[in-house]
Amino acid sequence: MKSVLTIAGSDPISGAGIQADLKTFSALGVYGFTAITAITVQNTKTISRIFPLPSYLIAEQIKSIISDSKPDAIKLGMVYNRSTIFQLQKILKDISDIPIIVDPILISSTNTRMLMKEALNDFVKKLLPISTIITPNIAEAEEITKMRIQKEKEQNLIEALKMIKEMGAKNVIIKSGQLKNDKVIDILLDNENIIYKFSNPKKQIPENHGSGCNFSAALAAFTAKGYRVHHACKLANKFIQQIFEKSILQIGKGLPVADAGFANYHDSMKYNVLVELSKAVRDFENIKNVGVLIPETQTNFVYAIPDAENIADVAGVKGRIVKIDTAAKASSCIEFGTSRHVATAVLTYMQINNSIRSAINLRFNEKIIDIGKSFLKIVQYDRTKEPIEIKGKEGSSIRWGIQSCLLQEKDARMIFHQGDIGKEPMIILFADNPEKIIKYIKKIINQY
Ligand code: PXL
Repeated sequence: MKSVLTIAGSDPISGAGIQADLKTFSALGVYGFTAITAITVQNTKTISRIFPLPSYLIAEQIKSIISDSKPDAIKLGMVYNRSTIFQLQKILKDISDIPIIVDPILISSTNTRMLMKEALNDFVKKLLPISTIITPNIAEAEEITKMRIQKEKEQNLIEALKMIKEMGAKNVIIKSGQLKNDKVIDILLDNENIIYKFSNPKKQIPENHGSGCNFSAALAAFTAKGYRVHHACKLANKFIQQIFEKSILQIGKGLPVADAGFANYHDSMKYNVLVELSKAVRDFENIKNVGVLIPETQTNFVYAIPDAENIADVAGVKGRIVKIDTAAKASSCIEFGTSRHVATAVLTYMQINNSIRSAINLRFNEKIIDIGKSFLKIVQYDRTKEPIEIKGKEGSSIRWGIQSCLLQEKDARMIFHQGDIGKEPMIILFADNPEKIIKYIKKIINQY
């Protein structure tokens, strides 16, 4: 496994700094080492204290790690003061075969200085020459170059890139420029003096806490994996786009946090859900005579990720499972967000008991109910008794029905109704996972 050493500050709200770096590393499958430069006291609104660690202690952490293991890349975040800068330069200049990604943390997203003003000169003089890639945003590039940068002017951005490169950084990427076509771009000047632009479909990057750290951590991770600089930048840009799409979290009362760990968890859970549900659907198709369980409106078989919040978090069979004589066949592939009714049923159940994540709808038939009763808790609801104010809203009857059944019997596993005008009677079978659903189905078919 490739590894990255991050030398950075601690952020107790875990949106930036060491904590964000570790989440990004683990999301991208690299091992993370840490050397802490400062303890910050902060939340999503303010930073109330910065306590820089003595530089000898920072040096000892780094030496201890590199005497034992060799990271494939090093990421440098918050350094805060001059003595830390001197120490870091002394140690890092001797390990020139490891790429160093420098994130110039000058001012926090909540507007506190993270590098003392008097240390800026030394930061530039000592750390830029040993950096493989430096990743300023516009404000940081302005402070480093002392020039005013108009983010929509490409020539202006290129001028700044060149100036920073002349200060010693081998590759420079400035984040979040905004060119004529209105898209946000990251712009790279690499060590061969080639310019690359990486666009972001967003017109505006949402204000947040952590995306800068996540970007440089992702860049370090992809560099550790051996990607060339422009390719690593492209992948890091894409990674941040995914975070913007999936996990900008309002964790506190201030700025939302750009959280890398969340994306990772959801994606891996989605993979597990697809694998387990696909297998169960195949098993279902292979059960002899299973067609007798398929209603006129056909069947869906669903499985939700843990903590599912909406239909997009629930996988089902696209186009449903259809009856063909006595058999049943999935008409298309397994997809997230494809089922509405059965997915709504399972989401409703999960609000009361989140360990029940899978469900299937079956044809209503007294015989099936009788068999079910022999080994499952069964409850029914009467759709004709549904309050007028609920009726008619998409999915609301199912929600109301499932909720009222679970109030009667919290461990109900088979819930059914006997229809209403224009509504086919239906059974829904629930279980922790699709494998268990298959066990129930086999039991029903064996006794049918
Ligand atoms: O986002 C920059 C940053 C980096 N490192 C630490 C931070 C912050 C911002 O708050 O706290 C430790």
